[in-house]
Amino acid sequence: MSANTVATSFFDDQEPGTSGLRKKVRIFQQPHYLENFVQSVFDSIGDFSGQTLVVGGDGRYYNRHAIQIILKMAAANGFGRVLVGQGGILSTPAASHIIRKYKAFGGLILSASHNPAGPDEDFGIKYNIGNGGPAPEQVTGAIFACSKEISEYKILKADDVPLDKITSAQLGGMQVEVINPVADYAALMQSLFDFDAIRELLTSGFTIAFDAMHAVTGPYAMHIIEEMLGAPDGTVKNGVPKEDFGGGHPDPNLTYAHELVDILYADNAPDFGAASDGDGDRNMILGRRFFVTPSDSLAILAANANCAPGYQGGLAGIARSMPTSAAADRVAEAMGLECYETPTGWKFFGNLMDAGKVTLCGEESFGTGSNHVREKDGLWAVLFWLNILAVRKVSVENVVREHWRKFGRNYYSRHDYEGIDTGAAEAVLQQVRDQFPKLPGQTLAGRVVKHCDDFTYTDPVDGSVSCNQGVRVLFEDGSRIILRLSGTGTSGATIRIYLESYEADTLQHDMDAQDALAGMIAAANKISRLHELTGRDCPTVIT
Ligand code: VG1
Ligand code: CO
Repeated sequence: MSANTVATSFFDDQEPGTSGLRKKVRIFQQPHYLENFVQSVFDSIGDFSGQTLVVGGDGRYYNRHAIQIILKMAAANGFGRVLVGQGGILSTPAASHIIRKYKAFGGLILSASHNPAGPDEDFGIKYNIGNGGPAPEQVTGAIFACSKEISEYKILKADDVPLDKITSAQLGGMQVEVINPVADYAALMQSLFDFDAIRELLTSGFTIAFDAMHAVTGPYAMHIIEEMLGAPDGTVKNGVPKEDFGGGHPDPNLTYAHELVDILYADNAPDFGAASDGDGDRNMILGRRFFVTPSDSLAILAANANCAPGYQGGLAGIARSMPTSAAADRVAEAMGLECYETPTGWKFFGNLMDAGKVTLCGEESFGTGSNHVREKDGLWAVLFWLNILAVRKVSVENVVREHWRKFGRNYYSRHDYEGIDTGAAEAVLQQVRDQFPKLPGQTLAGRVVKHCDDFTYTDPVDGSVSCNQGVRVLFEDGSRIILRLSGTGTSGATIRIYLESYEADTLQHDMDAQDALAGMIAAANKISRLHELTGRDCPTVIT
């Protein structure tokens, strides 16, 4: 075995997006492509000689191949130890926990989250820092800069390391430990939630269904929900991770998790349903014939946090991404807590959690989490809900309706237009920007526009500034229209339009969100000239 320095030439497209570098598998399969990115990471993160790196992924196609390359490069670059999940598996929140628990220098997580998997689909890689969270913008910026100058990388010439047994192996001067991907994470969940109460709930007639969507959460959910909490076998559906995610699109929303939705909306539906995404960090919560909006879920977890032992000491504060509805703000206000508004992407929550300013965080994109790790966490959210239901002994729907009675309802929806020509997508946002001077004071959908801007965030901890984080049209009554472009896609552009309006009157809480927001939707389409500029007349996905 010897370390080999390989000459390479740079690629100009290795800029990490909202959550790491995501590209088609075919792009990653180009000679040197993955190696260049990994070396750019190693060249950007400081002195890690002798330190520990965590490696694992969501099990998608190319995961195993990429891990072997990363192991050999980590050894050649001087890491002392790598912890890798058995079979190359680590959910994103479990990887975050392992980095923290074993005081690793950082981790490489291989995932394109909910994007489809397979030879013609997507792959992704993300670097997480020592706090367990996604690298902040300064680090991803340095990685991108390195990737544009790289001329060589280091890799050990060695045989592949067997990953299917819990074992350790020596790779050059580096030790590789293949670890149980579930055990540490399961113990963490048990430390946060009342497993006895949840077990009693699940074994006394309360029925649930969990859809792992053929992705990484399967082994975690089967161990925790079925083995530890006693739910009947078969509670976890599609629980064996597949390299192509069963040909599906493991995005837990009403469109892509239709298998679960059909179960929860059928006669004799279970009391509770949940799904997670490709890498296990997202969650969808359903009651019997009832959908919980992710923004509401964050607010409801915050308002009911004292049901869960891990949060009974109180919350430090709450943070939500800017496009997420303001439902959590109302809870924060009532509880006397600070509520922070960050740009989209979990990396912006890390500083707030590290500084002890927030306990709970959430995004409208089916992401909720807390300071137990530094990623959003799908199964955590499911267990939190079950803990609340076990204590309160009411249905999901009643928990939500009671919440609305107390705090009002933030009607909310996101309309995605996928596969748009990049120029046309930019033009749509520019069209709205061009109207910033004249919109304030105008009435749209019966509401007066108060203010328009491009959202800029100044991190309250380190003072770093992030510009152009979404085009906002804010109304006097708190309603909002927000437009931004996705930073996780791999082909064309995706325009996301976020719509929100607040309704205090309990008698008006029974509307369908699309009906309640119809005026706002029409206004957004009008001011953006979206249909004209893109040639599309309806969204690809509505959540
Ligand atoms: C999307 C979501 C964002 C989330 C990100 C990563 O980003 O909107 O809220 O943090 O995905 O989640 P974008 O830039 O496409 O809007 V995951 O589960 O894909 O790692
Ligand atoms: Co994800």
